[in-house]
Amino acid sequence: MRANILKIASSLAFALTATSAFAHAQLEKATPAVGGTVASASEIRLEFSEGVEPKFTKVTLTGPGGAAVPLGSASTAPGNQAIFVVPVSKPLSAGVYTVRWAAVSVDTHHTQGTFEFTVKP
Ligand SMILES: [Cu+2]
Repeated sequence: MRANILKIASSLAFALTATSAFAHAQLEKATPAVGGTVASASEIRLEFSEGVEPKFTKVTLTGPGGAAVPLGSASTAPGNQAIFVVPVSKPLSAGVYTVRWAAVSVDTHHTQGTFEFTVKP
């Protein structure tokens, strides 16, 4: 009897864990694309699997040599809180850029990641 209760409890815990992992804001698409090459970029656009809190979601961009690139004020797209847009304040010179993002989804879970894109000469 006791063993059965434990078994039910552990499978319930597993189900809850699986559900919350599924609900995290994962990066589904980025513009510039992850690993992609572009002629220029006036904004970084991140599309997540669920809505994010713009106040607590951060993006940094570093350029060739590791210099920080100034970014404008970020926001979610009108009518779609899963799309996070950060304007790039100045034209990007050629080279490899690194985007670091840290998102807080509407369910308060934290996710983060890093990817690179290249601006061609
Ligand atoms: Cu979540």
